[in-house]
Amino acid sequence: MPTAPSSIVADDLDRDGDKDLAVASQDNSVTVFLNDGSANLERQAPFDYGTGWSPRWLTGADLDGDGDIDLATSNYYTDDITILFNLTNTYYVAGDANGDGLVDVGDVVCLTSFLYRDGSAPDPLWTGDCNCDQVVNLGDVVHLINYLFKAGPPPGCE
Ligand SMILES: [Ca+2]
Ligand SMILES: [Ca+2]
Ligand SMILES: [Ca+2]
Ligand SMILES: [Ca+2]
Repeated sequence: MPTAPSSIVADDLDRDGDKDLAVASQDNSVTVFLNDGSANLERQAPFDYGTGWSPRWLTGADLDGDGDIDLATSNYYTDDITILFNLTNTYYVAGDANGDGLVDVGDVVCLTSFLYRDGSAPDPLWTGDCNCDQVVNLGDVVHLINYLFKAGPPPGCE
């Protein structure tokens, strides 16, 4: 199990008919366990998903209206929420442009490299759309930097 689990959700996260589990932990992560149909729960690779500081509550709902269950945590110390969007059983965090599960300065580097140095695009591209205006540009880099260093609002549409 992850360290200091604080909240758990049981829902059919991969839409194969059985209940799966997602666990939020106070080490700032969400871990997804998928059910193989025989109540064997397998921790989903390749990583736990990063959240704000010390998530205390986790819930599952179809937040983007595409039919699958997305996850959201409320984070105690950062006073914000983290939304994990379900994309064919893999979760993506808005702002996680380099896809390592964390929103940090590596994503600023990834975005600036994509925009100005022919670096590879965020995959999926919308993870780079930090300010939710449907385009990926300098405004998203600014939004991300404000979030990381100036206590600005988190990336994503809220
Ligand atoms: Ca399932
Ligand atoms: Ca969804
Ligand atoms: Ca990242
Ligand atoms: Ca944008």
